[in-house]
Amino acid sequence: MQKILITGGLGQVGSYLVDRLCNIAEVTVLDNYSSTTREFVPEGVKVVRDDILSQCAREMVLQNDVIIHTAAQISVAGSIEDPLFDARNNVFGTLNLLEAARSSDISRFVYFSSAAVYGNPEYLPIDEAHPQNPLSPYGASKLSGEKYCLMYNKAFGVPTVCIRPFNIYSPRQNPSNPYSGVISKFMEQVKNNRSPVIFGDGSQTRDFVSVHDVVELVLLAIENNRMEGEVFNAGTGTSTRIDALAEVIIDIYDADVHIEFKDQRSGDIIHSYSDISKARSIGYRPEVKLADGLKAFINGQ
Ligand code: UD2
Repeated sequence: MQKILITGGLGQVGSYLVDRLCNIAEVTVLDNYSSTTREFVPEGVKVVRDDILSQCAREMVLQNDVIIHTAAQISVAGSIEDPLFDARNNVFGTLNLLEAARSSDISRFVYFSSAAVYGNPEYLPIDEAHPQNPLSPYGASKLSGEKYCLMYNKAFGVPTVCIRPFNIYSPRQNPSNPYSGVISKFMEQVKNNRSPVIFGDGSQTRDFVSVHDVVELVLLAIENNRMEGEVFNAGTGTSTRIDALAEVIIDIYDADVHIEFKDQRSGDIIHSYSDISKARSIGYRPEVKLADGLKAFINGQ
């Protein structure tokens, strides 16, 4: 059985990867419990509580065949407040794992980057070749992690793959968390018979991708050698207006609430959606339609 290390395995994406992989691989989680979405893991999964910057993390890389690196400082606002903390985690943490990978014989190192690396879109849909001009320390640190991954592939042959997720949603995002996404917030508001609050006029768009589709792309990344040394968008290739999203959620709950409009967030990107042709070319097929994904969300899936 393949041995897979999932850093950040108690987080939003990591925990779904654990669930998907634990029956087909020997899964170990490395997590410092800084933003856990759950406290338990499926039977048979080993959890090590430590930091990606530790010596222990390097040893764990050596003990596994595949590394899926989702652990990160994930708050854009947090990165603006403390860019050094952000860089320590996202740049040096990634580098620490890569250094161990360099002297190991792992078969894959999957790195979770972010669509934040693109900054303000210059054209739509956004493909992987789109200029990368991050607008936050978080975007810069994620891009830096990517560059290290690609460099370690070219210079040292570490089999890295980089994934750039667009707006991932799942019920394992805590709505009270300031950096949790709009879907978690609207769900929580409407469920409690409160108005969903839109910042701006609601015409802004995003590419909402179910965590389950992102997980399937990671599975491809583990198996497909053509993905080595490459970067892939993880989205759906479709865009949804924020006001339409609010309406769908109100409909699903059959709630008697109206949308509330507040001032646009400063620096908010107006339109964003991915070109997923590159991922499609290696077999990625996002299957979760937003309405179905939102219903599954309500059922906690
Ligand atoms: C996403 C990522 C962020 C970073 C960024 C890079 C998530 C949760 N965040 O931020 O980490 O990668 O992309 O571009 O994936 N909105 C409302 N009401 C609310 C909350 C949000 O109207 O209560 C609007 C918000 O102004 C924005 C849109 O909904 O126009 C999406 O907001 P978000 O916070 O879910 O995600 P985003 O794209 O700003």
